[in-house]
Amino acid sequence: MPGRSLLTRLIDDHLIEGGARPGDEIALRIDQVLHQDATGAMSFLQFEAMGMHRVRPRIVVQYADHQSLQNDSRHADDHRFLETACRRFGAYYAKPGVGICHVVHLEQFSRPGESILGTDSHTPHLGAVAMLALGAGGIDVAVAMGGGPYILPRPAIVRVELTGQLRPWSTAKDVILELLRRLTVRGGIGRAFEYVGPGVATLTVPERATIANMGTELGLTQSVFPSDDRTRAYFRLLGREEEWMPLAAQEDAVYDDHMSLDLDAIEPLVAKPGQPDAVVPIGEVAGTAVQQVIVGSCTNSSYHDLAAVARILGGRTVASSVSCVIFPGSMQTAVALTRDGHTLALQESGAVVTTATCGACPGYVHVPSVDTVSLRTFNRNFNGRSGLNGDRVYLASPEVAAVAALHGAIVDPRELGLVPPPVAMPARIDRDRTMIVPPDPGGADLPLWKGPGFAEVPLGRPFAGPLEAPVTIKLGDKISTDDISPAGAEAITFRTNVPKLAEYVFRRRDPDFVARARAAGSSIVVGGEAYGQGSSREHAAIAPMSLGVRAVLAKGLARIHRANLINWGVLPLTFAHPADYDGIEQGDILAIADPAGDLARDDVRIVNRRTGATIRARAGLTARECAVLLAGGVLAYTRAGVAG
Ligand code: MIC
Ligand code: SF4
Repeated sequence: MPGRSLLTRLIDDHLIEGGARPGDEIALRIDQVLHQDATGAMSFLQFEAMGMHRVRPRIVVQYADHQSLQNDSRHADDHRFLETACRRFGAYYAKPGVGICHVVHLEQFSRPGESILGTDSHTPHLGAVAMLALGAGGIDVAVAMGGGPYILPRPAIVRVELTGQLRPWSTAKDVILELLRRLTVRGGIGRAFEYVGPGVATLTVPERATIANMGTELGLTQSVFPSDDRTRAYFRLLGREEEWMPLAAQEDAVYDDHMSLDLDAIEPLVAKPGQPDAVVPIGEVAGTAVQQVIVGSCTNSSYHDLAAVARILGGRTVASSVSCVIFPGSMQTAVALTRDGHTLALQESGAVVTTATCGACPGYVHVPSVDTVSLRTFNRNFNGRSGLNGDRVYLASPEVAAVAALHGAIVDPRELGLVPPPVAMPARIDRDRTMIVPPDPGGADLPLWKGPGFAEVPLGRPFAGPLEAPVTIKLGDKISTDDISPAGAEAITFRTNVPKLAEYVFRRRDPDFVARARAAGSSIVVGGEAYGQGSSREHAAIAPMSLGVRAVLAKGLARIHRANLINWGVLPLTFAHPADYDGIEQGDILAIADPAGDLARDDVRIVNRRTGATIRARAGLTARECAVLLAGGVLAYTRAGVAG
């Protein structure tokens, strides 16, 4: 028998049922669950709506990390609800300010060899320590909390051989930006990356986490690193060595594909505004004036990341034209940075060290001014995500960001002959769970508190008979979930109130969409490649569904979004012939005579009433997905009692 890759082993160890080939449906057992607040609240509401009582996985943690700053009382309402939900259902509750879910979870709960499912697209962060780590929509996670499996298509596993060692000023962020430059945001769809080779041992766990985290931007199902001596050192640093175990691929492991990357050849890179794959060598954008520099997000907020910024600023002053803001990834990291003097160094340089939270990343705070440039160490720079339509957000490493903060412009530090100052890691970072409330064994009978703005979880409509509906919007390639149901302080306020949230659907793309969709009653959305990339928010399926969107017809669909569409009873269709996209216009009436029969045959025939043309599309649904979809989604399916 050929040897197994690490990811194959992780999948096998958690496999309840499913096929062995890439694309086959697999059902996995889930050991741990993480939630963030902006998606977790809806997931717990669904858990309740499904009549569940106590969570079943070994560890379930709800973080109050996105809405931590509570700039609307509804955010605090969500937190209050989540606190009671955790007590009632038996989960940990991590209070606002404790840090970003992925970062804190890595520090506090990660375990090589276990599986984790999270209501956030960057859950693959945990692949840095050899976990099977997957992001999903809220209802899939609610099912897993109830002890059900997580079902997904088996990814093709790609062996990514790392050789060499990063040179000064080249960082883990540049490794993943290089992959995005080469492969684009579509390059990882249907795939998972397994990092192997001598270069792996040169990378620390936080560096691996940066790479695994931002694999999401490639569209990867997940990325995984072996659990080796570096991993052990990381667990030792956190005083958790007994929770470490070694894990790696077998010598003769077989993979579905392979590629290699020479770390010596990695240059400092920058993603230009709009998409995380608009990557160029730093030299191409050097000289661009920046007015805002923000260091943080789950991708780049580790002790080393922030200490490196402190060392580079080194007592000098941030340029007078620049606002420089630092978001530590966790309170625990923030405390260690303070103890070691780095926070003071940052503050003395004129950088604002703020709460451990997502903060500016999903556009809640520090929204840039019009026509200014913001350089951020984040993972996404989709148009408008910063909270400003037409924003100009560049992505780069913390080191490059620090140099830019000093100069007021993007500068290649190598051109200045600068040597990166060394960063001494502490011998130990003490585990701090002060702000993490453990599960309450006696909480089962406690009441759930719900905010006054909470609305009922909506139900999808079943498919009965033909579908005939207008195209209410036609979009281009790479439409992200931020385009569909935006992040940002205002919209996020309504994550537990779908009718209100629905007002924001496609607002940045077309402010008239909502009225048009409402007037149409039922409608169809047409998109290009990588439709639904980005966040895992199921709201990008639920909110359009609540406006009557019955189908999305695109050239390509992102994995989590496709699953969310099915879960909420929206047809996820892809063109059999992508050129047919050109023959459709907004306002065209599209007709599907027999959705159920066509889905079963996986040959959906759509007639364009204006042109008379027949468009062929596929949905690639399994029998289970088909049944769920036709019933109107998971909740409707469960309610109908078909789930058994
Ligand atoms: C994001 O980075 O876009 C988010 C906000 O963390 C989302 C989740 C959400 O929409 O709340 C994600 O990545 O899944
Ligand atoms: Fe938070 Fe940004 Fe990470 Fe999403 S990508 S979890 S918003 S820090």
